[in-house]
Amino acid sequence: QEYTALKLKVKEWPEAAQKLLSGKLPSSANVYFVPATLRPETMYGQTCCFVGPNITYGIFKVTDDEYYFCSDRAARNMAFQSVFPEWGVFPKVAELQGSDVVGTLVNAPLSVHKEVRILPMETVKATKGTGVVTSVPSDSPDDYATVMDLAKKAEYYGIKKEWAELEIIPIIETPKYGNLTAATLVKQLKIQSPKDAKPLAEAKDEAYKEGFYNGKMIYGEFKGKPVSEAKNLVRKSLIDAGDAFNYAEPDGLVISRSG
Ligand code: ZZB
Repeated sequence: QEYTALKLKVKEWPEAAQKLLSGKLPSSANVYFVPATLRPETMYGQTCCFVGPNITYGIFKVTDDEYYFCSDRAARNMAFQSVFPEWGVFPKVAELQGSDVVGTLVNAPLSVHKEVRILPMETVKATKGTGVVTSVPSDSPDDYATVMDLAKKAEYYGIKKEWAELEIIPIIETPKYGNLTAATLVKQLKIQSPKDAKPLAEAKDEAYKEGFYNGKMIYGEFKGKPVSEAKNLVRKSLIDAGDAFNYAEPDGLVISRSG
């Protein structure tokens, strides 16, 4: 699986994280949350970024002033993809739970909302991608269902309601689902909660297909272009700007006998 890993720069830590990180990072350090996405063309629509509240994460040193927040597993994979300077080495400077970083303010590259919050998502899988998921409720049914739930039960989740209520901007138009594909599908399939796994999986499948084959960009630098074309253009532009890098998920055992 070939992902785009996006770099969301930390602007401000919540108190819990500040305490845990005290003395562990040089004052010049820039820390980035690194979500893995299959849909770089949707990055204009980021409204927050998710971590699993019960997942254990690390902060890993890439250079003297650049550090990444992701799962141990993802850092190890990155260490064999030339993300870190030394092959196979991924120095961990701190360990945190997702719940420790809820409320962190980060910079979201390309997003219409320049600054977004780190919020909890209970359905994040620790064993997929980087364990960090950037949220695009216009085009991802899981994200749409989650932000609705977070806003409804803000107190229960220990967040400020307004963190989950950033405006959802249309960025892709499809003939079948209009310009807010995720909201349309969530309503059509009568999805009530982020835990409705089965209809959500169906909605995601359908959103991927309709978006890729019939979607057209209606926002951003590549407005007017088909999604299938814009995808790689946006990815390249993010990578060229230093805001993203390629991240491949090794799936299962790979035995190479070539060369
Ligand atoms: C932004 C985005 C915008 C995404 C969209 C999807 C969509 P897949 O298809 O199952 O391989 N994701 C990444 N890592 C995780 C994780 N650890 N746990 C849960 N979800 C995760 O999943 C790839 C997508 O699932 C990724 O792409 C990410 O969300 C999320 F408009 O990034 B995506 C129709 C989907 N639309």
